[in-house]
Amino acid sequence: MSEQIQEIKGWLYEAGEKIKASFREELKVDQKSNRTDLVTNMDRDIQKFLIENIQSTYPKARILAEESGYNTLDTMEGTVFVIDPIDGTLNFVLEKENFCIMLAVYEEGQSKLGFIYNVMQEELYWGGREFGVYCNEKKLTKPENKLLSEGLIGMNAHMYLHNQYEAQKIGEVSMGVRMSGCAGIELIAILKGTRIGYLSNLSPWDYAAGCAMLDAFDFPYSGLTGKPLHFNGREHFVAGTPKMVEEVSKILQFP
Ligand code: 2AM
Ligand code: CA
Ligand code: CA
Ligand code: CA
Repeated sequence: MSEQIQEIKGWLYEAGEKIKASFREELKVDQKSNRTDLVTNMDRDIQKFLIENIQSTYPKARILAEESGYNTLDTMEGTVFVIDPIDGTLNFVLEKENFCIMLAVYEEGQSKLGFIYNVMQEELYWGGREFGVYCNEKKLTKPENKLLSEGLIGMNAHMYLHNQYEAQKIGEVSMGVRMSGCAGIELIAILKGTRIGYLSNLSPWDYAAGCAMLDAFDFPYSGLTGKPLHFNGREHFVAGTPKMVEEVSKILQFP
């Protein structure tokens, strides 16, 4: 298994180098569903690079990935690699920072490994329930189980602005609301203990790697009706400390 970790880390470092090198060339940007939903040549290239490596090393594994051709799977049976080639594409295009590469390995629907690589900060968060969670070589300690009123909460800007799922009330109870525009960065912040939770509207490639690492700390995550995540299309999402998620479930009256 540690061989698999080294192998995946190698792919991610190489992918990160490709992204850094791309800053010397012109980026090709296309719109997907609307003017803020973008895809670049680098999203496509990194996805292709990771899929080629996975397919040559794990020919039986199945792949769920954001960009064209791989974005649905009927079941999570067997070994599934979940890929978000660039998480925070808008940040990538406009800021050239605050984006991540994310990859997760699931076995029979159970998380095994998660990787979130903050390329510009050169921080690779990785781990899983059998391993704990690391930032590069340093093992993270499990964050304190803080209340909503004791920490900062990450939120999707649209949910907060339109007050979906009591987002403004939940924000009021917290110490403050933060919006990074990158699900990976929000989930890393929960793992580091710098934020108590995250509310958003996400697809499986946005949450799979983060959830695999949250499992190492037994930190909860779910849809916003309390149901388990379905790994099939976009859904509202909460993750955080056990106390924070319990408070959110009470505010939203889900079991
Ligand atoms: P992406 O950059 O990989 O698309 C921004 O709020 C965060 O939500 C990013 O992590 C972004 O991932 C994710 N997201 C999920 N669905 C999105 C959508 N339709 N439009 C913009 N961001 C989306
Ligand atoms: Ca996208
Ligand atoms: Ca994403
Ligand atoms: Ca993406």
